[in-house]
Amino acid sequence: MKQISLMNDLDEALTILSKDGEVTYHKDFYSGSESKQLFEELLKGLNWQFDELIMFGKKITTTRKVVWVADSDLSYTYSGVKKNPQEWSAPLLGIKQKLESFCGHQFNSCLLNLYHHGDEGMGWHSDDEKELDQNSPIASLSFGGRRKFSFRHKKDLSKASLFLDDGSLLLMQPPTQTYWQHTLLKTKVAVEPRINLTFRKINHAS
Ligand SMILES: O=C(O)CCC(=O)C(=O)O
Ligand SMILES: [Mn+2]
Repeated sequence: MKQISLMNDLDEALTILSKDGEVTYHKDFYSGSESKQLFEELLKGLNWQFDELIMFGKKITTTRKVVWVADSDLSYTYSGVKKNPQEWSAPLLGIKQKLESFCGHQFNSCLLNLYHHGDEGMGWHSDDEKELDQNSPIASLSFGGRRKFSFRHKKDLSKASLFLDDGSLLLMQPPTQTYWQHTLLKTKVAVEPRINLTFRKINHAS
């Protein structure tokens, strides 16, 4: 049996992985009232679309909705589908600024996911596409329903899990994506809708 740890009962920033990467969890990055307001602004102010992926050679459409936002000169392909970016909205720019001063890193893109129910999640993957700057952290912000998130080591398959709370920040530092996959688990328990934002740094095409 692989060990699963549920580590986030404490309020302090927590270190999630024991090796081959660095992930910290910051539970109250945003207060409850800030999170509520940001959730509404992001839900109403962006052009949410169903995501398209290539799976087993076929194009499938997810029930989860997505928005990809980036500086205008960037393009990004994942799961076999090239994404066209939307422009930064005012709330998103505010979030980006707060995050950048906290992390000491600049981001130039953000993937947003909207999970309507617990039966929407995201399968095992790592964010290691060639377009992504491998030296940049990936910062994951969560607004809305609390959901379980797991890491799985690519070689020894060890796992680490935690719950991502409303208003929380999960900061994944290099080389986490090289050694670990992650997933957002589906749940049968009733949960509120959730918006997740992953801020990334994409390399400019040379
Ligand atoms: O919703 C989440 O917490 C995970 C999202 C994610 O892994 C991604 O967008 O790459
Ligand atoms: Mn991811």
